[in-house]
Amino acid sequence: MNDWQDVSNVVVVGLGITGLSVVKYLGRYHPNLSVRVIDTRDNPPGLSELPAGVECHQGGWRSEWLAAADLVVINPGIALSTPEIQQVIKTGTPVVGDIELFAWHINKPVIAITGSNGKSTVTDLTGKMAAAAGLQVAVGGNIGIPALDLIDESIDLYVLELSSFQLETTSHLKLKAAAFLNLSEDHMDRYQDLEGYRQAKLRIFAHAEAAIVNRDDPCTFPDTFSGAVATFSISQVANFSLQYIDECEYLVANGRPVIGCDHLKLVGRHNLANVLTVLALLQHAGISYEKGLDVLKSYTGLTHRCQVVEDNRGIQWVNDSKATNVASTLAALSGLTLKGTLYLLVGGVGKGADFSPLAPALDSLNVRLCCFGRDGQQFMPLHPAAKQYETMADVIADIAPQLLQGDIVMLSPACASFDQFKNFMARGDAFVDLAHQYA
Ligand code: UMA
Ligand code: ADP
Repeated sequence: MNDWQDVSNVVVVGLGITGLSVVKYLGRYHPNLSVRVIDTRDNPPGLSELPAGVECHQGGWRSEWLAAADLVVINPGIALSTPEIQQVIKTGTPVVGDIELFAWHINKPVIAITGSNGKSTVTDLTGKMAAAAGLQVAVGGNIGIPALDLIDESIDLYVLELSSFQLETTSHLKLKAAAFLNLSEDHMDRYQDLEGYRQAKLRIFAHAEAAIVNRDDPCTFPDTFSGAVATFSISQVANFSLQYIDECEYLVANGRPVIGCDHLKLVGRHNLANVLTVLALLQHAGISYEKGLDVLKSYTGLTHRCQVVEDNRGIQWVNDSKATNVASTLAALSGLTLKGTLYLLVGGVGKGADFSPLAPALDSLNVRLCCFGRDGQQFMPLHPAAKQYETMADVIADIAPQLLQGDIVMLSPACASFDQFKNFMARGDAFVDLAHQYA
């Protein structure tokens, strides 16, 4: 559905930055509609910025508003399986997300990225390299700025990070190129199983001209697809891959060396996979990556992802607060060069995950596991040198006097942050403050 003619009453469920962007978009482009907001939270984020005249019901549901709606737009944080939303779907009223409204509106090229890990890095770098090619680029989606807030006549290319939550409620998004980076257990409190999570992510390919998939992770391949498929891999032959030429490792695109890996500032093998994806996306969207190679060379990544934030007396403090699932913590561990002891801070909101895959990686390291937060105790059986704390500050106060040259203190918590922090950025900032204080 992309015909607004049949719509007069819209209910936006869930405020936050997404709900606010939807309300503002509707006010700007569809000013004749009646728009009301429901948020089950008391005093939801964004309430004070709601335009005058838009009614908001907070602290619970409002069934008569939902019954009167002819379009419901839901925040990605609300599952379609929520009984009140199921009730709406049963009556035949369309339930969509903000990305679907974006899809109905946009007629400019769009690139989109999904996957369990690396989305933000790939999205950000794709945007920066496309801008270096001379395009006016808007970057957003799950990475921070809601897609509808990006809409502007001057934009040549939109680059969107899309979560499985956003894809669940998106059906008509046309993409020049779409990437599915990898699949690992995450959000198991929202999906019945890994396959349910995968199917949500595969929706990214529904109207894509090119699918960029991970040769090292077969789960990323679409079950059926009629467009072009390009593979990337850091360990096997693929369209975008790594190759040794004269004993130097190169990023290679369709057999052609692009740049030597030693020219990159990004650390970790997983980031090579991310860069290969960026090259594939740009090429399949018809954008020259050659002009972006200087940007690529100087790119050091986003904050809160495996960043050394203090290096004093030979002790490194690494902020990897964005590691909110097991696979991202494993990626951080595999990229480490450790000379002393690793003090690994884990815990927070576990999202129903199985943390046992971390055990073999921890066994191979000289590690002290520092478990904190709501689900911290779930990490305790993973290693004999595990200790439980209430907060991150408690951990640091305890370990700081014991730190020696060669040690690494790393926050890579494999959990979401919402039990003790506003978001992963606030958690990372708190870690950085502690690092500055104790380093
Ligand atoms: N909520 C309620 N009742 C409501 C509405 C929301 O209880 O009526 C709760 C839900 O549990 C929900 C939480 O509030 O999970 C967060 O909602 P929010 O208002 O903070 O959401 P927004 O501010 O609109 O942020 C959303 C994305 N949040 C989620 O998907 C949970 C942001 O992704 C995204 O950047 C933003 O839209 C712009 O697109 C964050 C995220 O954690 C970073 N994403 C997950 C991830 O990356 O793993 C998917
Ligand atoms: P996302 O947006 O999908 O969460 P980010 O780029 O923000 O991805 O990175 C999140 C976490 O995952 C960081 O801890 C980062 O070090 C790790 N990571 C980044 N890329 C990958 C990858 N390709 N595979 C595994 N882990 C990754």
